[in-house]
Amino acid sequence: MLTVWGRADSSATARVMWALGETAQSCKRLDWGGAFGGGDDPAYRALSPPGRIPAITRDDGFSLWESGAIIRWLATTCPDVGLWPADEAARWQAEAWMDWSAAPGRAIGSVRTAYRRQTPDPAEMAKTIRAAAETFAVLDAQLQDRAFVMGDRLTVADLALGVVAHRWFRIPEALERPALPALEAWHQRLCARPAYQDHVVAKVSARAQTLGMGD
Ligand SMILES: N[C@@H](CCC(=O)N[C@@H](CS)C(=O)NCC(=O)O)C(=O)O
Repeated sequence: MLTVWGRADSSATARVMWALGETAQSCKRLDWGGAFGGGDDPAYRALSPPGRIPAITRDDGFSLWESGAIIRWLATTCPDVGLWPADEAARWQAEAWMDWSAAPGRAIGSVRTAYRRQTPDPAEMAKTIRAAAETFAVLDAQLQDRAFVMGDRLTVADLALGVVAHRWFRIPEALERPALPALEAWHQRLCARPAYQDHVVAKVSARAQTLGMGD
C-alpha cells in the first residue's frame, strides 16, 4: 500500500494524486504540511530532505519525494497506462516539458504574490499576468494541433503541467488576460477526466477560494 504525505489542496500533492488516479493505484493520503504541520519532523525530513510535500512511502520501506520524480516513477511502474511515449524522441521531449513546467509554476507564483498583497498594485498584477501569459503561450502553441502535450494521449508531460494550468484559469475573472484557446481546450479535456476533477479541480480550487489562487 502506498501512503502519500501531503495536504490535498497543495498543487504538488494534487499532481501526484491525479497521477495515482490515472494509473488506478490505491493509496492512503495523510494530511501533511501547511496548517497540518509536520514538515520539520525529523522522521519526515528523512523522507523529504527539504521538508516539503508531497512524499510517498510504501509498506516495504520504499520512499520518494519531489512530485516530478514520483510521477516519473509511477509512469515506469505502470507501463501499460502509456504515460511514457513509446518513441524515444517523444519520450525525451515529454521529459523536457516536465522540466519546463517549473517556468509556468514560477510565473503563476508571481501572479499569486501580487494578488495576495494587502494592497494589491494593479500595475504589478498586470505585469505578472502578462509575463505568465507569455509563458503559457508557449504551451498554447504546442497544443495548437494536438489533444495532449505529446499528441493524442495523456502523458507525464500533461501530468506535470495540468495543475499549474488550472491555476492560470483560476486567476479571478476581473483580472484581464489574453485568451489562449488551445490551452483552454486542453484544460477542458483535462477537466473531463474524473481523476483530474477529483484531485485537481475540487482540491486546488477549494484552496483558491479561501486563499486566492491556491498553492
Ligand atoms: N518541487 C516540489 C515542490 C514542493 C513544495 O514546495 N510543496 C509545497 C506545497 S505545493 C510545500 O511543501 N509547502 C509547504 C507546506 O505545505 O508545508 C515538488 O514538486 O514536490
